[in-house]
Amino acid sequence: MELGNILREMIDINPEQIVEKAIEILERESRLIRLPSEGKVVFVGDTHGDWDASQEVIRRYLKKPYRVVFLGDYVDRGSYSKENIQYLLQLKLEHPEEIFLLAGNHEGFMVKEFYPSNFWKSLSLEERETFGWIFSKLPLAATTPNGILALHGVLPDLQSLDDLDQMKLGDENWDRMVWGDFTENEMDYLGELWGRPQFGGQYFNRLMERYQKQVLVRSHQPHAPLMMFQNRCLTIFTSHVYLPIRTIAIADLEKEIRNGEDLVLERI
Ligand SMILES: [Mn+2]
Repeated sequence: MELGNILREMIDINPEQIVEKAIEILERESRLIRLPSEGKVVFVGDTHGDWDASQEVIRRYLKKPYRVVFLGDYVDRGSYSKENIQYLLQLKLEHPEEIFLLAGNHEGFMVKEFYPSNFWKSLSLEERETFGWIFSKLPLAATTPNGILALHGVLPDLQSLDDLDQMKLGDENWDRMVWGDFTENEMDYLGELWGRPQFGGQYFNRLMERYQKQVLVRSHQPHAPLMMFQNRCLTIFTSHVYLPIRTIAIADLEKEIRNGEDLVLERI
């Protein structure tokens, strides 16, 4: 397996073992990452083949008191998709408790195909299956004891976030979490636009209330307003492929979080 071969140059074990090791570490995680109540967390938006963005984040924040949560979409669009995801998977193997890789829609190609998808089209059948298998194990959300929820697209409509572990990849809630868009209006569900389900403020407020969360940190929409819904919905993007600026958000887990303004935004 080529993924294994490239990773092997960085880690001294054989290719199958690397893929197995990645699967083993990811399978230990819940679909919902529960972050602790101490330290700080850095949220990183879509990197989309901007390998340099991932390296810059790691250079700055792979150290105490930080943990780093990537919000998905590591591949496609940019020129360094494979390098970017291999780099991040390698770091996950080396620092399983410090780095978390959530799934985006671009990691779900084997669940729901889309176009354009330059990364996926560049792979051999075997590589596609290997990446598809690894990506099927990625968590879908992260939460903090002080009221932050982080995911790629839009909130799922579940009784409780604990139900995430029973969620089936490809079902309606999965589709919302990785493909969903928010638009700034008072509506609930607004139908689909180019195959992407659209949601407004009513939907946001209803589910944030149910899950008892204060702030949603998400990515997925490079041109969405930075803050929506009384500043409680923060959308960040961290790839030069779409925007000249790359934004990350840092939360202090020991402080009260009421809205997006309680997080620190940084440009990298
Ligand atoms: Mn996306």
